[in-house]
Amino acid sequence: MSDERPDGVESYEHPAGGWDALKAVAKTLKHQQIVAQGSATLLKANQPEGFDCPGCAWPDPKHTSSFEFCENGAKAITWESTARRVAPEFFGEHTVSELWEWTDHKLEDQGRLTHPLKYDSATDKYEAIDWDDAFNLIGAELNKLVSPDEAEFYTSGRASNEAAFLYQLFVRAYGTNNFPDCSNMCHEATSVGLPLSLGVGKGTVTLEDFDRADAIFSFGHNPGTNHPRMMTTLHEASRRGVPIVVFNPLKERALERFAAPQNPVEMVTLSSTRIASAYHQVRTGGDLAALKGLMKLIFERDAADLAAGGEGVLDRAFIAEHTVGIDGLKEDLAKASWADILGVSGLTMEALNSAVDVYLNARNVILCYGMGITQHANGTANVQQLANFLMLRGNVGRPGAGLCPLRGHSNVQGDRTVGITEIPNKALIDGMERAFGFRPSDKKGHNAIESIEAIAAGRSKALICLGGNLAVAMSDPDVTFEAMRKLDLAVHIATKLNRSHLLTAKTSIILPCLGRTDLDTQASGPQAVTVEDSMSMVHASRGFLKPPSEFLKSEPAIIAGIAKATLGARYGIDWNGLVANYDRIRDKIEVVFPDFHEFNSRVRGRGGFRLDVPASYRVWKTASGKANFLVAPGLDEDPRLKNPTTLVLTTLRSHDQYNTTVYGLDDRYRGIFGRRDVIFMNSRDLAERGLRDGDRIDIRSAAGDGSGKTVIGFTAVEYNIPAGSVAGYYPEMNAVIALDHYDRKSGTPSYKGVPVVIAKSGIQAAA
Ligand SMILES: Nc1nc2c(c(=O)[nH]1)N[C@H]1C(S)=C(S)[C@@H](COP(=O)(O)OP(=O)(O)OC[C@H]3O[C@@H](n4cnc5c(=O)[nH]c(N)nc54)[C@H](O)[C@@H]3O)O[C@H]1N2
Ligand SMILES: Nc1nc2c(c(=O)[nH]1)N[C@H]1C(S)=C(S)[C@@H](COP(=O)(O)OP(=O)(O)OC[C@H]3O[C@@H](n4cnc5c(=O)[nH]c(N)nc54)[C@H](O)[C@@H]3O)O[C@H]1N2
Ligand SMILES: [Mo]
Repeated sequence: MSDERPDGVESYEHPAGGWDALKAVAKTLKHQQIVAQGSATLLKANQPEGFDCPGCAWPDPKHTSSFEFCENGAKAITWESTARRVAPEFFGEHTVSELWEWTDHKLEDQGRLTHPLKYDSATDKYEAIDWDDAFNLIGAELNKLVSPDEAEFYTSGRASNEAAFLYQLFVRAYGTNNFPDCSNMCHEATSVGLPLSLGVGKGTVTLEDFDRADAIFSFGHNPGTNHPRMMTTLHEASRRGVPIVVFNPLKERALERFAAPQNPVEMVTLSSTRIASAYHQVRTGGDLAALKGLMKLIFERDAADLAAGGEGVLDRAFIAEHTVGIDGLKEDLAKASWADILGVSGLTMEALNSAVDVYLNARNVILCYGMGITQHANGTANVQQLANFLMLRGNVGRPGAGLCPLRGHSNVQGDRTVGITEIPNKALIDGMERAFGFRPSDKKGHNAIESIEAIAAGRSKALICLGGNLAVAMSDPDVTFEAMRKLDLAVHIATKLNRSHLLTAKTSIILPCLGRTDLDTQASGPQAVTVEDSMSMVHASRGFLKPPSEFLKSEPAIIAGIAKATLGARYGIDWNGLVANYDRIRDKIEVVFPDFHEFNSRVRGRGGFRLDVPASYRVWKTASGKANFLVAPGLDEDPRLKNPTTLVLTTLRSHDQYNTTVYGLDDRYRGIFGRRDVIFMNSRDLAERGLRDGDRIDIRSAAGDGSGKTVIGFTAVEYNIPAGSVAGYYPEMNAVIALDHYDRKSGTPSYKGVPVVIAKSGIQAAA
């Protein structure tokens, strides 16, 4: 690498966290013009009487009441509680066509939406509309459809349990199960894969388990950016001497070294703590091979130990009493050759052996994973192999051990729990009948990809979005954007303006809502909502800021407004009563889902309560009644990736974004400043293509229907990433991801395993 780096590219030598994190927060507060109010707001995040931080789903420590500093939580909160506003005058000044040319960052950066808006195609502008007119228009449009299955109801994972429950009630009373939601693009591989392995689609550990773990394995997640409060836990574990073994193609700084902003010694002495004890740069999409290698070694060690007169290294008692299928796994592993395992994973035998040493030396192992595992064409298989790996040593269902999927949005797990699912089971249907006296349809509805396919094909004509930015989050903007423009009705319940709102339908409506930090007052007084974190803890969240505009409604109130206008008195549901006091919504949640028994009283207790996770005490709600070792044939995510000219692209979040919300153009820990138009590449891959650090390149998709999709004029950045793997930012790179490139088991788009061809810009890349 030459000393002269491309513009905005430097090497970042500091540990993650530390003073740079504090500086970044100060800058954000200033930009959002809330210096005075901002710090008070931050202090109320994740406190017993405060609001749940919308930043991530990592749980709150029960035993501390001190403010946990979190740079990206602070960004999420200040982004929402900004003093900036987009009032109707703003829309009077800008046509939709003009706004379309703005960046995603600039659109959201205008501030909070203040009024309900309706698009006027004659002027190409959004104009203010009365709430009741908006509701009546939506109701009339929905009632015009030939079948309720012609409408799609998207949910993004910030919605509270109360909002999500009311939404699914409305949609089921209306008559469809078309529930595309953000978890379809996120942890669906977990929700589909783990129930077959362990009988539950959620993580099995609690925060306390981390205090008792003897080793932590981390696959494909970047907590320094996406779950910063997890760094407190990893920092503590490392200082206790717990080995942390990381599998990630990129050397993420926070997984290498972290200076805890709450640790005065580290802050004053500019010292830091190492996080990973070993860092294995697996190739993108190489996790299945790596996991099979690890398990194959464990079986080899077991055989050797038995031959030497030992007891073996497997937990035989656990396997005999609690599992089925180990022989099938063993056979499958025997078929995998070492040459293939090492070739596909990109790891050495030594690396795999050292990871197995750590695993076998530890009594209790926790395994954490994120999108690097799930967002692949074989995401479900990946997740199931992680479960296999733990089960070999009984590392599930006892203290200090288990699986820890890092969830995305702060309530994405809760939304699923309270009924946002396109595949309702009998318990849900029975529960709804018990609570509301009608029996909803059990017909399978659409997930996120299916909803876009249905809209593109003209089979679905209406889309209602409870938050999010579906069009930008979804793969394949060529197909997705065009599909959205064909809709008869598009409704967005949102806090801020985004690109999805600009894909106007015949009737387009934006309904501005309160956010997590805002005070929510209904007929009975101020309300709290509830959320479920990624460790199944349910707790209350109370906003306290004066709402950004007097015209805003809460999400439950908006859903009730749409429901009344659409359904009238159907099934005698008391929409007004439910919204007047959210306790009544919770009473109904409890009737539908008995696991929420005494919901209102339990959630008022300090810290809330934990939902039942039977696998965490070794009760297996699977068809076999046991935990299942499941086999995933082969090693390769996708045979197309074998083509020697293709590179495997993974798409990442920068440190300065929240999904499609781009706070700023820096990605500090990766040394990128002021730009996002970069592709991280290995020096060998550059050389093989006659490219150098800083060259302008075009990226062309090489997958199925996606062939030919291109992103042009990006800059190649020489980076420490395995040869054959390249990385770029989400959502920019969604343009090269074909809609039909997804995990066939879970429907999760393969955002992290995209075959691409890269060549110097302007030169047509050869396939
Ligand atoms: N500040 C902030 N917080 C967030 C979000 C945000 O955008 N910003 N998003 C929220 C949401 S919805 C989610 S789902 C989570 C996402 O949290 P993460 O799962 O951490 O999300 P990604 O940025 O997609 O990072 C994936 C990590 O996987 C690695 N990786 C990529 N491909 C592979 C692979 O093939 N194998 C392996 N082993 N690793 C791979 C990448 O290098 C990266 O470190 O965070 C949530 N929290
Ligand atoms: N290439 C690629 N694509 C990806 C991913 C990837 O890693 N790579 N990750 C995928 C993942 S994991 C996810 S979860 C999806 C994210 O998909 P979404 O959940 O659809 O997207 P977000 O960017 O989180 O949504 C941001 C918008 O939510 C609205 N909003 C914010 N707060 C609130 C609120 O309190 N209420 C309401 N009603 N609206 C609110 C704002 O208007 C904001 O513009 O993207 C997926 N897409
Ligand atoms: Mo997510």
